[in-house]
Amino acid sequence: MSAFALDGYLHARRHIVENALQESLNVSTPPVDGRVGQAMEYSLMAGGKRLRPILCMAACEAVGGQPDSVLKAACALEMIHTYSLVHDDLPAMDDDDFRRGRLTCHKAFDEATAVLAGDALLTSAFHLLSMEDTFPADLALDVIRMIAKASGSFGMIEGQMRDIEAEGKVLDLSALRALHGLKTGALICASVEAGAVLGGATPTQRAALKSYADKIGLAFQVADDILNVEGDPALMGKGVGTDAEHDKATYPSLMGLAESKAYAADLVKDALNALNDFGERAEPLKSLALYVIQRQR
Ligand code: GRG
Repeated sequence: MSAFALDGYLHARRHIVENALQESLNVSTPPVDGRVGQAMEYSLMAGGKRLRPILCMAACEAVGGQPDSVLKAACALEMIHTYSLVHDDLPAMDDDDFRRGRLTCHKAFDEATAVLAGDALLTSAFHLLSMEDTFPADLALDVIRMIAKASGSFGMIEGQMRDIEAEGKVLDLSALRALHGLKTGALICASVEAGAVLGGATPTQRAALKSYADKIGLAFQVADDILNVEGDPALMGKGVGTDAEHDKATYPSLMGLAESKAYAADLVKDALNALNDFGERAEPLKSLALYVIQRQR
């Protein structure tokens, strides 16, 4: 087992990401004294684990790149993730009152503002990625295509649609896996792949990191379902037990709690195997894989 000090690493990386996110708001949003700007900042700067940006930086590091050089891609990924949470919390979707330990965007502002703030976070992410001085044009195009695919109707949006359509229906494990692969796995995978591409990964390294990301993306969702059963609402900043209340198909509901935990551990083992050829530089990615299933929020 790695002696890598994950707590210090996460703390340091979150600090860098928070500063870069604040800066990215100044670059790519309307003035923050306007209502949409305020709502964007409210949700984007509300904390959160910053897992996607940190994975992006760690993947860059694993292939020998400079993690700071991918910060704008890391910020764009967090903006897209935050937009998805703002919209997911709306009354037309999950209708949640709390997110990241504070009122959801539509509760703190209003529904129309939350819709627009989400829209603006999504478009601002692509604005940031496509600015002339952000990345060399060929790499920027590759990354923009990959992130657009993962977050659009080939990825997160399709996953969300399947999730909504699944309400009141019985899903089997393979349908559940496919749904989550799209809804949460695709953006996690794009985060790792973007860091790898921008860090100069070879095709072999890119494929290995994609395989790592597929496994941790799935493990992330299994862990999320487990936390919804036995997590601490105070640590999570949102309610638990909601999946059972809504009779949702989840890994614990389909496999049982103990089996779900064993499945998540197996996925992480596979993710670690995908990193076999990377050596020391992949220590952060290895620890992050374990963090995905050991986290308490
Ligand atoms: C509305 C287009 C649209 C998409 C929504 C991702 C998603 C699709 C909805 C989120 C609903 C949800 C709670 C899914 C479970 C997994 C997940 C994405 C949890 C939140 O991500 P974390 O744990 O959150 O990384 P933080 O706040 O730490 O960033």
